[in-house]
Parts: sequence; structure tokens; C-alpha cells
Amino acid sequence: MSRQSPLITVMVKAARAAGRGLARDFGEVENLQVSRKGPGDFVTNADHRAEEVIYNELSRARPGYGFVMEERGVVEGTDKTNRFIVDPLDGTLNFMHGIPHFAVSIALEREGELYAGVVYNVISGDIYWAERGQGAWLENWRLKVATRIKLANAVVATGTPFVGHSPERHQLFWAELSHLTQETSGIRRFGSAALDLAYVAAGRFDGFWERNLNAWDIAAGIVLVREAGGVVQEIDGGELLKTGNILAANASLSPKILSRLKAAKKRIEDE
Ligand code: 2AM
Ligand code: CA
Repeated sequence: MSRQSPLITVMVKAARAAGRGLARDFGEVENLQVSRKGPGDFVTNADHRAEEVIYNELSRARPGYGFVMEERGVVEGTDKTNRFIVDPLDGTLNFMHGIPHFAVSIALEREGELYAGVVYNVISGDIYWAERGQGAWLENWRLKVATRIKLANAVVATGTPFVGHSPERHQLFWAELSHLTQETSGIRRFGSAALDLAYVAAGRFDGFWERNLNAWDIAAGIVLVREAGGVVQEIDGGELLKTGNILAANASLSPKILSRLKAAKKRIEDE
């Protein structure tokens, strides 16, 4: 059993507060007014309200900390060493379609490094949290990434490109998928990157890869996976929080999945 630090307590409290509103709004999802932010990317009133709640909670509890938030963008703080990276509603499309699989994701970056993360599955009530050096936890259960070492036994999650993305991006995804479907037990596509990473930390998924995510989709999940003993990397060797091309798995499967992703990319480039 682990005792949550004051920092984690504050982050969990903010996530739960936002989750209360989201759960209410999810119940009335048909009545929500929806605006379109871009192709396939819906932003709801619920999303905005949840972000407001988190911003208010966290700035009261940790005055001066900066923020990177999906809707507000970057909010500079007076404290330049700490900033929260927040996705008030990860899995927006699930939310909009009445699919009960979405999360609040809150990370803290300290001195330029990811330091703590909370991912809250609003409908199941599961709180995943991790703090550097303290491990990753689901409530009071210590999380460990899966120990499977054979790709043939692995269940690997991903995210698919959708309408509005370039033909090249779709092509690359299909190449990646064809390399991995031929060698893995199964592929999953659940629609919330934050929860996908929490599932990797919990040893449910053996791996997860997706391209072009935003920092707020993955920041908290990265801390969860690392503290659960997993490896998180940028697929092409770039800067992870900038490109959002993420691969997370245990240390044995990581290089195996990566080699298939690289082979897929090479195949597309050679065509
Ligand atoms: P969201 O639900 O907060 O938008 C699913 O593949 C993941 O991709 C989710 O974490 C989702 O976050 C994110 N996502 C969905 N639409 C996106 C878009 N247009 N650009 C970037 N990320 C997106
Ligand atoms: Ca998101």
C-alpha cells in the first residue's frame, strides 16, 4: 500500500472534481451542444467545463504553477519549474457516442521532466497515479507492466488515423498494422491514449503505439508506464512530447515492436 503525496492528492482531487461534471454530462450526452474544432475532433461544453474545474482547483492548490491545457493552451506561471499538462477529456469521440471509455489526464512536469501523472477513468472510477520514484498505482495496487516477451503472445493497442489526415499518414498506419497483425496475438483500438497507457502500466496491454498525439494525451500515461517498469520512446527518435509518436511496452517487447514499425516506415518510403 502506498501513501499518496500531497501533490498526488491535489491532482486526484482535481481529476475527481472534473469527473463529477463529466459523468453528469455523459448521462445527457444527447443534449450536449457540440462544436466542431477540426476534422474528427469534437469539443464539447463538458470538455470546457472540465478544463475550467481542473484549472481552478490546481491553481488554487499550487499557485504560480504553469499549465499546458488542450483548450487554453499554454498558461505561463510565475513558478517556471513546475507546470501541469492537462487533458480534461481524453476519448472525446467515445464520450460523444455514449461509449463509457474516457478519462481525465493530469501530469506534472518539473524542471523540464515528467514527474507525476494521474489518469482517471470517469465511468469505472479507476484512479491511476504515479510519481517519480514512488511507483505506479491503481488505487492501492502497485502496477507492473506485463512480463510477456514473445510478440506472438502480445496484445498491442494503437490509435488509427481518421478523416482529414493525409493519405500518407493512413498508408503508414496500414503498413504498421500489417506488420504487427501478422506477429501479435491481437490489436486493440479503444480511443483514449491516456487509458491505453494506463492499461500498459497495468500489464493489460503489452504495448501501445500511436502517432501525432498531443502532449496532454500522453504526459500522465508516460509517467505511469515508466513507474510501472516499462519503456516509453519516440518511434523515430525525435522529441516525444513534441511529435507525439509514442511507443510504450516492456523492455523485451519494445525493441521488437519498434523494429516492425521501422520496417513498415521503410517499406512506405521505398515504395
Ligand atoms: P481526445 O479524445 O482528447 O481528442 C485516440 O486515438 C487518441 O487520439 C485520443 O487520446 C484522442 O484524444 C486523440 N485525438 C483524437 N482526435 C485527435 C486529433 N484531431 N488530433 C490529435 N489527437 C487526437
Ligand atoms: Ca486527448
